Amino acid sequence: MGEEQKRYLFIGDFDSLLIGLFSKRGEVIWVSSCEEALNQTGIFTLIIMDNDVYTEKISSELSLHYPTSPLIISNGKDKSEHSGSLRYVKFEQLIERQIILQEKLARRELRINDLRKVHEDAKKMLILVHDNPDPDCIASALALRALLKRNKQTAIIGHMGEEVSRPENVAMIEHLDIDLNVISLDDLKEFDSIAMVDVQPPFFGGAITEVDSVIDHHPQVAPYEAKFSEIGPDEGATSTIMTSYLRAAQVEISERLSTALLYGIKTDTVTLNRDANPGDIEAFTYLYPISNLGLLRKIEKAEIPRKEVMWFGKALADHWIEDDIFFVNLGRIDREYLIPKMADFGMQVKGMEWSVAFGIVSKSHLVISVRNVGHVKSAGRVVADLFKEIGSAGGHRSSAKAVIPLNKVRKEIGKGSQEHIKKWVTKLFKNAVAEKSENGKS
Ligand SMILES: [Mn+2]
Repeated sequence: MGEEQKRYLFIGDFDSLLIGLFSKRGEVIWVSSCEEALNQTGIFTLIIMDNDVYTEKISSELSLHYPTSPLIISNGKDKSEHSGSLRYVKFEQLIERQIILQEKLARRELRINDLRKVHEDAKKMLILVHDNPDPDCIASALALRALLKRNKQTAIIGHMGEEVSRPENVAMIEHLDIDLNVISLDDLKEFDSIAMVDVQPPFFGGAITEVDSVIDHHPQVAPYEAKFSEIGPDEGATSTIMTSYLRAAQVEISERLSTALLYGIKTDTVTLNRDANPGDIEAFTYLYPISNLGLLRKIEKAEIPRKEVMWFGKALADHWIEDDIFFVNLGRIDREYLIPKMADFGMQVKGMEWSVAFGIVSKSHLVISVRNVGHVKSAGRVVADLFKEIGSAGGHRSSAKAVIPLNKVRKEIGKGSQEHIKKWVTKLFKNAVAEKSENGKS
């Protein structure tokens, strides 16, 4: 038995383009009236009726005559007039969605030409990410390298922070064989051009004022010079922007790259749960079938080193709850990844609207990680308003971070003991969150 021949019956006035599309799928019979429709024989895959021809009587006559052929209504005025059991399909809308997508990709392709031009003369370029490399920025850096058709020798991926310690990120780097280099400010002059992904120059606190290109999904907080910049604050991950770039440029996405990008979107949006938009979902859906899900499971299951388990206990020992805000002080800590982890944990505590975790990293910086339930004031804005004058601060609706040099903290509060910092942070957030209920702004 071969595949069943598709047969379509169209009744009424239709665009010949639509009829043409259906005739590519099978036989099309196109009639103008109900009488003609009832004169046909056999079974139809689908009967499509113009809304202007439709009456309840015609529809019941058709279903008597063709009891096994499904009927849908299209064209004409909107569906509101007929009974709920009938399906109304706007074919032109389906096509329009495709047109919009293709337009977007074509426009992106023009942008990609600009981006390539910026870096084309560089013998050796740097793809710089933020000081705490996470899956999103690592995947985006790999994607940029593929987009520019470069390799390990001609496009170095680097950051200026500590060696990566978060177990999942270490596992990602190992399993996907990613060459991530720790570099210093001095090294920058060795490169012919610099690209930033998932970060923007102000993050580096004035240390870098000029850069060749920037691609990021964090909102822009301060002006800077760049020959090319693509800022998509609506996207949940830079990996989403990069996926769309690769698709627009028709660059083949390898399994390794796809797995990295999928993981980038997953972690930055907490599996499409936080700050995700339709673009993230679309990119996710596109990458899912070409990714190595077995490998991804291995990465996500990364084990916490035994000697670090005690940190979890220590961290939680110093927590308090005020006004539905979960606070946790991790004290002096050399594993920065535990700070956002504890902030995430705080949101799992019943009734919490906000979670604030902080600790002193490298004996020199206060790092604060903030989460909220999403339908309250924007975490990114709260953090920026509170700390942008004394440190780097920003983020998204429900997830944000601030890094403040300890000397600035001391200047602000007169002292630098943990008890003082705890009091200060608690008061700042209690006030910032309470302000919301007074003026209702978000
Ligand atoms: Mn990101």
